[in-house]
Amino acid sequence: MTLKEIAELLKKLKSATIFCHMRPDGDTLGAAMGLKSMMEKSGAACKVVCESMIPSKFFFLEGMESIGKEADENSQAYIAVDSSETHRLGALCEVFERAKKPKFNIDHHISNSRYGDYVYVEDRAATCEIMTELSSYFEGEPDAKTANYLMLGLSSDTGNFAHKNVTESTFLAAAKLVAHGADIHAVQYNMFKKQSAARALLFGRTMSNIRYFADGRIAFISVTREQIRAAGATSDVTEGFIDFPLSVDGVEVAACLLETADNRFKISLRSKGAADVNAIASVYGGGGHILASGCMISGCLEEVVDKLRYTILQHLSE
Ligand SMILES: [Mn+2]
Repeated sequence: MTLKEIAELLKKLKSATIFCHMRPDGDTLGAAMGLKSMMEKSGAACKVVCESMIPSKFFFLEGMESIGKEADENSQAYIAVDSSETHRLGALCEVFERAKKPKFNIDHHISNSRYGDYVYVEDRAATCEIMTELSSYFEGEPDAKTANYLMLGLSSDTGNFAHKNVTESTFLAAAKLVAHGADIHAVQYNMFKKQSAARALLFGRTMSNIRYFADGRIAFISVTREQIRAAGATSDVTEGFIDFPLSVDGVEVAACLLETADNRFKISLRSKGAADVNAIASVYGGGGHILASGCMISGCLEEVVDKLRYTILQHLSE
């Protein structure tokens, strides 16, 4: 189906429930809320749902707190966005699958299983990039609120327009959203820069203790529960810490060792390409991608450091 055909069907709907994937990111939330505002302008009553709690960092955009946990069974159609498989809907998967009503599946993951009755999957940087194009088939221009929702997804799935998935069409979509009032500064500040004082303190302390091995080709950071407590932080603030040691010139593999329980560490691994960190993580029963993976390792901190350093050295190409 073409995107125009999808748009024509969506415009005929009088009501819909739009599903986000579990553990939502900016793309699924932005695509769902953006589509909701487009469809409401054309007269449909829409509800956005997600099985998970919506992280408060998204609340800078109005309406995010209205996202519900239960689908409206009276909706004429169900629409899943940014979800490559129905099980990505988490607890809402069953409701979506069992419903006897038209189901839409709009997504940018090429791995999408093509579930549903009306499917639009295209390899784009973000589902919000597809949604921006979809908006041109709706009457009138997107308003600033819609433009901000779509910018949220475009910005967050591309690392603020810095990842390799960015193409000319990503910038064309962004240009269109800016022209319609998207506040790119507010979106990037809230998504990428804003942090609590506790996180800033923990970040500083952690990065002042980066450990290097193999002539600076391997970098480790570690965060213990005691360090988290002393900074007045929680373990979730360490998200993104791993990017810093990897950014150091000469570092090929970076690892973050996060203590989750006594003698137990959650390991995040990143590579610039000289090592397959998926292979490294799988030694410990974990996995992920070639350049980004994770696993759990037991032992005291120094034991874990030794084990992991040895495994990385075995996988690091000359
Ligand atoms: Mn996405």
